[in-house]
Amino acid sequence: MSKLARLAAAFSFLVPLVLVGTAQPASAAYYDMRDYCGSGYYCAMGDANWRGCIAAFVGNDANYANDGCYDGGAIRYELDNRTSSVYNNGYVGAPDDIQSFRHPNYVEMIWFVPQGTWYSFVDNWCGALPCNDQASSHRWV
Ligand SMILES: [Ca+2]
Ligand SMILES: [Ca+2]
Repeated sequence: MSKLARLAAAFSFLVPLVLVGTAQPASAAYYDMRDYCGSGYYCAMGDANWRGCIAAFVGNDANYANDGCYDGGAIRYELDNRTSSVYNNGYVGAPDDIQSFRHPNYVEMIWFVPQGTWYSFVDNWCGALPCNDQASSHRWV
């Protein structure tokens, strides 16, 4: 896919996060979802290596229970307890780092993502307890 086409796809992909029901591109399940993580966003991906699906946030989220993770096409997965890789594409300037938590309401931090950083597999970035498929809230700090 050309650079221009990728940009167009990225733009058309972000819109359905807000406007449900609009036309959507074909499945992007095999794409590197970092390409769909726009400037200013913290993005959580469903599979390792930024694959599977993406949920993009400009702000804090205290509970992922009702959040969707989108494959770039028509498929919406539940975000809660699904995150396996992440990308902090937030703008420079505090708050621009991310704290991610095992439970809703910012309880039990499991990883920290500095601005401009990506993790291909979150289990490599948390403590002794596994954190893959555990995140349920996050906040900017
Ligand atoms: Ca996962
Ligand atoms: Ca959880």
